[in-house]
Amino acid sequence: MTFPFIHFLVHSCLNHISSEMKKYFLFLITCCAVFFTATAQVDILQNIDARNIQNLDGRWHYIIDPYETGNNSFYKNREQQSKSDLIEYDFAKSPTLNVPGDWNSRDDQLLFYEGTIWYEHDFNVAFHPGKKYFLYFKSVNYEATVYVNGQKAGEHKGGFTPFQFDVTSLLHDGNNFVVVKANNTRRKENVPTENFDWWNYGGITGNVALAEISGTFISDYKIQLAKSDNKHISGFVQLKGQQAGQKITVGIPEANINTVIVTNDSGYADINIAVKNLHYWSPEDPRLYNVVIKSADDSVKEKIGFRTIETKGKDILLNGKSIFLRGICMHDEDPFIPGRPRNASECRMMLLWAKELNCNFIRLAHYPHNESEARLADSLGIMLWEEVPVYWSIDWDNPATYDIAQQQLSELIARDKNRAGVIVWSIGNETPATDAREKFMEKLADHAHLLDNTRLVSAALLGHINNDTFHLDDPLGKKLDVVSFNEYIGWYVGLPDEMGKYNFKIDYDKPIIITETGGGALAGFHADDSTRFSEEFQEEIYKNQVKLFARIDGLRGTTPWILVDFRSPKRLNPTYQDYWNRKGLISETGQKKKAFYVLKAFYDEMEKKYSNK
Ligand code: GCB
Repeated sequence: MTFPFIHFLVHSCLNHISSEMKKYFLFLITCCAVFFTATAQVDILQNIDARNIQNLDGRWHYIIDPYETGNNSFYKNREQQSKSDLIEYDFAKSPTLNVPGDWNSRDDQLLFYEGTIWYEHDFNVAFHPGKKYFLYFKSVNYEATVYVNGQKAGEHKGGFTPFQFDVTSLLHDGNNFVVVKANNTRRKENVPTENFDWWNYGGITGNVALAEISGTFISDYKIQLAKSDNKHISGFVQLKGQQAGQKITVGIPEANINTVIVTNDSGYADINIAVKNLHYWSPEDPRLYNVVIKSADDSVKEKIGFRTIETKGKDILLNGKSIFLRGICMHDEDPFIPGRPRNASECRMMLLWAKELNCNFIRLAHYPHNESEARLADSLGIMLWEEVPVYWSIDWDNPATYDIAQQQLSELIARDKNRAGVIVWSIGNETPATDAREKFMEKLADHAHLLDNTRLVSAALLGHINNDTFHLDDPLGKKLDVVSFNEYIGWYVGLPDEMGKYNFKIDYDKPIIITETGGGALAGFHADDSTRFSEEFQEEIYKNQVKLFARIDGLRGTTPWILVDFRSPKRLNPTYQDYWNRKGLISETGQKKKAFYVLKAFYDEMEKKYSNK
């Protein structure tokens, strides 16, 4: 339905009804509009790797184009037709980059590059008329414009989430080519904005696949326990194509479930299945069930875990039981290869480090990470906090900035809504409390709740220190299920030996997570505990910090900053940093620093304490 048509419809109706009815009618229309914009934005195939796909990863040609010279020509990928034909580019003779992969860590001259790079890749298709073809990108940072065989397939903004284009009409049997213009220029109106403390990795950072699907296909589904209800599986299946009145079966053989549902005119069918004797997912026992969704022409398999997560007063309850989130923050960066992790094995290494620390929880900061992380976390029994890059001060008054923030949140939730491990959607980090920010963030919090009421919504907030008291009174706290904050006592505030004097005042009767704390250390640099950047200084911060934790009533989790040292253009001290943020508990060479063991000891203690609850 087009918007001009809706406009016409609304006006025709309003002319024919009483003023009382008009109020109800307008209210109804507003609700529909909110629902429509909230649900209709994301159109990506659920569980792309389980579909009939042709993987397009591999060596792609690239051209660095800092002045955007190629805007009107490169997408054509032309070959010279005659001797006089002037063509000032040639993909076939240009170097190649591995896709997926950021460009910064693959080519020395691109380490600091921000701008446009054109990619080109040839691929062969056995085209089957009647089938549909979607070109699916797991992530391109930040803007992507995609062309297939010289015609525009579409564009996407937001550097971390998946998107797809229907390219059925652009493809043909045999050889085809795709050209992607990727641009990672930082801009004020973007999310994240111009200023952030991590590397601005550019390029096609996620896998690329061509999916071949039937004319009527399973586009999306959510299959999870209902909110706070361990006796019902609820969710939906969304068909696309010939939609109405189709039978769909949802089967979970190991739980003796085989349910038939029927789609409505829009291809949508609710799921509501009563369950008994279900084995619930938990970090101690991360049970995943094989789930099969079948329509007449399509089927998708998926491993899904079932658990409830809720809050009660100051408690966080997993499957009804009080838990403490023994966490750590992580960036999506592999220090060894280096760059953005490209596959599940790279992600696994980092998740196993977190396990060694005795974590049951990871904060995936500050943007959506590689999808494999959430899938691995499900199988390893790790709970996750997932976040969108609403970071520091962004362009709060700009409606386009709100839209792109909301879009990234919607795409993240669309992608990971079937992961049992994901228990928190975070709508941002350290956003300073102003009226404009409040309006923006409250709307975003409502949007997160609207899209998924089965998980907790939070954000890493800022507090302020008055007379040795850390006070958290950020008004956004009222919109959040869990109140979380970052605090760097001992590093940005005071010194390690003064930490004992601080107390906490938190204005909310809700569970608390400390989402960042810590300090920097260069692995292997040893000195006394008052020398900055020594392992001993960092260790002292952690020793004192765990004592401060005990002073926070309602503390139900901690995710200190950060598991591994990470690249940052803002960390310029040549002796200790050299473009690395050194707050990791593990260095970029894999060396564990002394503070690692302090946190581990605290987590061992917390594990014991909560296992007796
Ligand atoms: C913070 C930010 C994080 C930074 C960290 C630091 O508060 O949330 O992104 O990297 O501090 O190291 O200063």
